[in-house]
Amino acid sequence: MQKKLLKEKFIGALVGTFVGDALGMAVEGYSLERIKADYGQIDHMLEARLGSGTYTDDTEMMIGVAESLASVGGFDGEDMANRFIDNFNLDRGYGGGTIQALNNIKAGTSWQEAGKHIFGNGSFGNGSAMRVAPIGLYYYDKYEELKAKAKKSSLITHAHPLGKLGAALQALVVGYVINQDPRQNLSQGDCLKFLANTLEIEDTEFSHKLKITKELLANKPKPEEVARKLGNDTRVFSSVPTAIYSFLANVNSFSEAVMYAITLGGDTDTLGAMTGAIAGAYHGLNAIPQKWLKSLENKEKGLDYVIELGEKLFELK
Ligand code: RVK
Ligand code: MG
Ligand code: MG
Repeated sequence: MQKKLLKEKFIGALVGTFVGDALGMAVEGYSLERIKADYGQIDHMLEARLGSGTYTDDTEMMIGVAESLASVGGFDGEDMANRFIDNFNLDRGYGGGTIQALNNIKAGTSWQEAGKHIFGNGSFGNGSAMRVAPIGLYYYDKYEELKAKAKKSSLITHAHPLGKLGAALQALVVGYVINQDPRQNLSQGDCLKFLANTLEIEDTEFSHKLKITKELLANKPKPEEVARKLGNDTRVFSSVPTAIYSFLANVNSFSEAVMYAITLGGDTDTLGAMTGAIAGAYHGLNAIPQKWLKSLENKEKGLDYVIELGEKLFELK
């Protein structure tokens, strides 16, 4: 692949996370029916908690993952955990399990232990998958390492086996589409087969959901059916497959994919962020509408900073 295109794709994955998160933020927690009734399709940045075009914990933590990879030159759990703590701003809206894990680290628990006992045997919230795109980029040319590092990055806050598997699945799909040329037709079937064959998901919620994804893609169902069968909540197995579906069902357009994911309702910022990461990694920065980019926050650690992080990760490769 041409270097120029690959660079666009690296930046696209990070900015895609940001755009999807920002677009979904204002309607986080709304039902599909309410979004449909109040907005129809969400095609512009609505006024949100922290202002229009602002981001939530999804992007704040993705920035931490990217900063750590870029400064260390690869995965380092302690460094990454410290970035999460340094960047942490409660107003961005964090999940309870993640707050607890980061507090444990601040109190002296190691990053390997901090998330082990949250919700009993670790969290399977989508918090470690929503932030993981930079790992998909950094290890896009080594899938075994990609999976291992994604799981380790999850361990910091999401130690449950399903939490780790969900982060690995999201990183893997990002890595896979980085390797695909957007000018050639992506095969939905090949993508799903690759994911099922490359990740140890047999007999888990994920293998079940990827089977449903394949069936839904063949049937072109209403969004209601997609949300009901794949899920739209904060559990990782009820959101990563939904993001993969949103991307594959709208594979020719970054904006269609992200808008589709958000109109499913529920955890809209995160469905937007994860779908934006995948679609951005596939299409590249140029496919993201200018009107969306222009309305993103751009003060400290805003749009320009996220673009720079994408450039840095690309140059390191
Ligand atoms: C505020 C039972 C479990 C579980 C387990 C469920 C931000 C819980 C982002 C929990 C994302 C939820 C979101 C989220 C990310 C997890 N047994 N239930 N073992 N593990 N859950 O708290 O960072 O929005 O219902 O770890 O993953 O935008 O409340 O947080 O939408 O998953 O938060 O898991 O959340 P947490 P997180
Ligand atoms: Mg969020
Ligand atoms: Mg969310």
